[in-house]
This record gives sequence, structure tokens and C-alpha cells, in this order.
Amino acid sequence: MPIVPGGLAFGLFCIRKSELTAGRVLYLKEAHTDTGTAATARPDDEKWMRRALELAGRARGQTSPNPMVGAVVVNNGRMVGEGYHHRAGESHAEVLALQMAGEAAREAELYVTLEPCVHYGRTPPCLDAVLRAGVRRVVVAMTDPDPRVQGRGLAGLRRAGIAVTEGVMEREARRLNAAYITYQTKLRPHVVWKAALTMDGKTATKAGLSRWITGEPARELVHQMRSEADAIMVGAGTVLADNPELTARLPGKNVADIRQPVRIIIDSHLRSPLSARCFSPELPGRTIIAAVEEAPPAKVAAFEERHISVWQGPADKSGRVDLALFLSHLAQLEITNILLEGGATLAGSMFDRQLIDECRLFFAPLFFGGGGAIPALAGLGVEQPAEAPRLVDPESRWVGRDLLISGLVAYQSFPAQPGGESNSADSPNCSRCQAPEGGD
Ligand code: AOF
Ligand code: ZN
Repeated sequence: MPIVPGGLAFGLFCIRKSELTAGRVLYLKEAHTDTGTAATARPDDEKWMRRALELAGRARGQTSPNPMVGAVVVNNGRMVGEGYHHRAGESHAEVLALQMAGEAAREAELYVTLEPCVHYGRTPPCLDAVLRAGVRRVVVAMTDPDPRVQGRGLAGLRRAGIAVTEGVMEREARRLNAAYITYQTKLRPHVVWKAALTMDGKTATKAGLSRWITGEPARELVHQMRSEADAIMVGAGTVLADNPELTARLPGKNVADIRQPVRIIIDSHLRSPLSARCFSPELPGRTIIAAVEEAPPAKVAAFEERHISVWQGPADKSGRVDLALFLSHLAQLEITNILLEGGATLAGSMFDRQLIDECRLFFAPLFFGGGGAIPALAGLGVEQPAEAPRLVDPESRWVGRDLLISGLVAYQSFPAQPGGESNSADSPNCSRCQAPEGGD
């Protein structure tokens, strides 16, 4: 069975029925078979696309639900315009770059990390702006998985006789916008599992103590990640054990001045105390608790009185929150990515259901040992090593004395079924997709 990164679900075995019926993946294939003016890559293409990607990355964490996009206009080997998308509702990258280039855009080459859009969204179609500017060639890194675009931007350029080169630094562009791709193709947020663990894979000692495993620089980087995420998610067990505030705190900055992620607590039976720090009315931003329909109504009312949203849905087979269903609800709120911060049961359940798309694991140079120490991951797990989800092309770097290993997750097969049957044709929200172990 081939391996396909969780965030880049274009392999047929990974396509769920709902995606096929929406025609999403099929459109992506069409974009590549479109017969228009084909232009082969030139020696400088990577250099300019790298610049466009660098510009795009400047808005990391600021563009949701939109992608990060950068653009460069080059005339006679000279940069004459550049720009990037700053945030949703503001100008698209190619429009800013063409504006800066002005008349110099005529007969120039446009490098853009995502194909130009063709729709009226919060802004008008970029395709029209590109055609008006009179560029002679457009180089794109990747096609746009947004169902309103999906190859139509490239097709429009080719129809107008503009030379088009696609796929330049595509891998880097897809990595940059992995969350956007998951959101557009799986209709749920991109889930990043972050954990701080010892060399022997523990997140707490046998006495249940976890402060502190990683050093200060790693903990600071986590707050940076929180400030760039749409939401942070934990299970009720983490609220009970650690009482976290779940806010982004950056040195020298006021909490209220930082972009705060939505706090999400998976608490099927509403075990969390109202007095927990993450429910404090003083905290900036909002909190959502996910529970099952049978959760105690008095507790639901008490949370709602404190302006905490309680989402309730039918329980899965384990009697806990149906995680896939809840994630599709979050997508409707335009939550495109989530930093999943704990604990082992919730992270395990998310893995069992193939809902984790990316990992960022901080390994501290410590050994806790002890049979009773808390492991990073619980859940059902796998029986055969060959069935294990894995990181694709993981990257590593030192953050202070800790080693950060990160990468997209690839799954080997469909989620394990209690009865051993295949669910390859089921939609992600189908109750048969749920493994028996629960979510919090
Ligand atoms: C961006 N920035 O530079 C490009 C995008 O609601 P709108 O008008 O901002 O449209 C958002 C869509 O536009 C987005 O999903 C993607 O399909 C397309 N391209 N978006 O935010 C850009 N080029
Ligand atoms: Zn656009």
C-alpha cells in the first residue's frame, strides 16, 4: 500500500466518498491534463519562486482561513514587483506584486506560489488582474485545492495564450500550506500534534509530574506556535491534571495584544471543573467544549452562563465525542488548523481515527523510566510495525537543549475497525469509522 502524507491526501486509497462526490480530487487531476500553452522551467525559476515562498511565509499564522501566498514580477531578469497576502479580506499576493510593477509588468514573468484565483470571494478574481497586466509568462508552484479554483486559473491563463509553467518548488509550497490543503480537501481542520517528551517517550514521571520536561526556548516556541494556530485542543484529563490556561504568551507582549487561538476542550461527560483556569472569564479569546448529548444539562447550562460554547453531538461507539464529526463542525467555524496539546488518550484516539496530520515533537535529553510513567500516546495503537503511521521526510532541529522533530503524518491503511472490516467507501463522519477507544 503506498504512503500518502496525511495533509496531502491525493492518493486514491486515501480519498473518502464525500471528497469524490464533491469532485475535489478529480478536478486537481484535470488541472494537470489541461492542454494550453506549456512552458518548461527555466534556470532562474527556482530562485524567484524561493523568493515568492519566502514572502508568503512572512504572513505565517495570519492568513487563515486563506492560504499563505507570495508573488514576484520579473522583467528582463530584474525584480520589478513583489507582494504577499497579509490576511483574509485583504489583497491577494499577485495583485500587490502587479500593482508595484505597474507598466513594468508588461511582457514580464509572474511567479506566484499558488495558481491565480478566478472567483469573487472577499476580493475580485486575480486572473483578470493578471490578464490586464499583460505578463507573457506565469510560473506557479501549485494548483489551488479551493473548489472554486482547482485548475481554472491555469486554464484561463492558457486560454489567453499566456505561457504557464507549473510545479516549480511544488513540494515546498505544499508543505507551507499543508493546513490549507487539509482544510480544503478533507473539509476539517489540519491537526498538528505537539508534545514534549523524554528520550524514553514519557510526558510525565510515575508520580504524574511533568514540570518541566523541555527547556525555556522550547516552551517559548510552543507559545509562538499557539499564537499562529486557529485553535488549541486538549482532553479533559489534561485540564484535570495540569490546569493549563491555554493562552499564547510571548515575552515582552501583553496577552491581550497577541492573536489568541480558540481553546478547545474534549470533555465528553463534562468532568472539567468550572474553576479551571482555561474557563476564566478574564481570558482573551473564546473557549469551546465538546461533549456528548447525554452530558449533564445542569453542567452545560453552567458553562454557557460563563459564555463558554458547549458543542454536543451523538456519542461514538466508545460513548465519547465523535471526533471526526466535531472536527467537521470546527471547519464550519473556519477553524482551519488545530494545535493538539494533550494528553495521551486524546492524541491516541486522534491517531486511531487518522485525524492527526502533522507532528511537532520536542525530545528532552531525559529518561523518566518507571512502568507507571505516562507515555506520549495511548489509544488502540497498531499490532504490526508495518501498520504504523509514520512521519514523511521528518525535519529536525535543536531548540536550546531539546530536539524538535516535525513532519507530516502518513497512514498505511484505513483506520482499524472493531470488526476488522474495511471502511474504504465510508464518509469521514460515518459511525463505522470510529474505533472503540474514546476521546478524552
Ligand atoms: C489568498 N491570497 O494571494 C491568493 C488566494 O476570499 P478571498 O477573495 O480572499 O479568496 C480566498 C481564496 O482565493 C483562497 O481560498 C484561494 O482559493 C484564492 N487565492 N487567496 O488568500 C492570495 N492568491
Ligand atoms: Zn486571487
